[in-house]
Amino acid sequence: MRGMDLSEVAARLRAARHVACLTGAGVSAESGIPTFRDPQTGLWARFDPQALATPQAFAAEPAWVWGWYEWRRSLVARAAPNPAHRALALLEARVPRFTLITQNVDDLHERAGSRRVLHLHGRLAESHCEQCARRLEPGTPATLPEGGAPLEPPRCPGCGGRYRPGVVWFGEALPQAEWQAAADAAGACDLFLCIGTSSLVQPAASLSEVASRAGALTVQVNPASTGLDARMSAVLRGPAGQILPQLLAAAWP
Ligand code: BV8
Ligand code: ZN
Repeated sequence: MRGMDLSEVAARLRAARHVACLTGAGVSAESGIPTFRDPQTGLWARFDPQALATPQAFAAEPAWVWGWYEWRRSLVARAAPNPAHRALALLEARVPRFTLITQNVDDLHERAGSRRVLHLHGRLAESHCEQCARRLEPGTPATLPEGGAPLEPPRCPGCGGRYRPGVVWFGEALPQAEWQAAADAAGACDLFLCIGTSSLVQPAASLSEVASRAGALTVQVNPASTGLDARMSAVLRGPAGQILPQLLAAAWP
């Protein structure tokens, strides 16, 4: 059923027994974190993802890649959760079962109070040794110019290997446990929220299709249109930081 409005979605949200939610960079946009594909401001508009977010890039230019992630860590450290993150943390407590799945590598969902977050693409704050997987204790990110600057990745004290960012690069497999839990939730939920994602990256983007095929109501929250709009039960057009608080207020007045 197309074109449900916010109040109809709110009624379905209130009655839902299991809500699953996939978030993308758009949820962190109002915290000042650049998205990936927004024209001009997106990270991929200014930096080439193939030159920065692949294992090959890190092997070829470790200092550039490490410096770029260190710059992004400093952005996240200076950012604060926005009303979208806070609304999702509230929603977790309002519905009988809630599964939050994110493509984001920042920790803003956690800092807003979300207790269980499935990170499909890893976490910016967690680096590990390429050789022995030893974890690097997160320190204070260096202050770097826009886009970062070459910074040698630290060396593992255990084996001398290089530390790498704890994110999933293009061509790398998603963490198995998180992916399985996300796919299970998409297939079991009765309402699937798809918030702030261009739905261009696989396999994350396939989750709303899994939910739809399993009979869930699928709802897109995005100021811009995406390729999945036509397949959604409802599209709420606008920034998540405005739409989500309105949706919760309408569902639980
Ligand atoms: C895999 C790294 C297989 C971390 C990211 C050819 C060659 C190789 C691979 C492929 C290929 N073709 C396809 C693939 C698969 C590839 C892929 O999907 N490529 C796409 C781009 C074509 N996928 C992979 O490689 C994945 N791995 O397939 O492995 C495999 C299997 C087994 C064994 C070995 C291998 C890995 C995918 C993860 C890649 N990592 N990032 C980092 O640096 O951050 S991708 C990057 O895109 C981020 O992780 C991000 O999470 C993800 C999705 O982006 P979005 O979150 O949607 O952000 P975007 O900017 O695109 O959109 C923002 C949206 O928000 C917009 O719609 C905008 O309108 C909206 N918005 C803006 N403001 C607001 C808002 N919404 C709400 N409110 C607002 N205020
Ligand atoms: Zn090591």
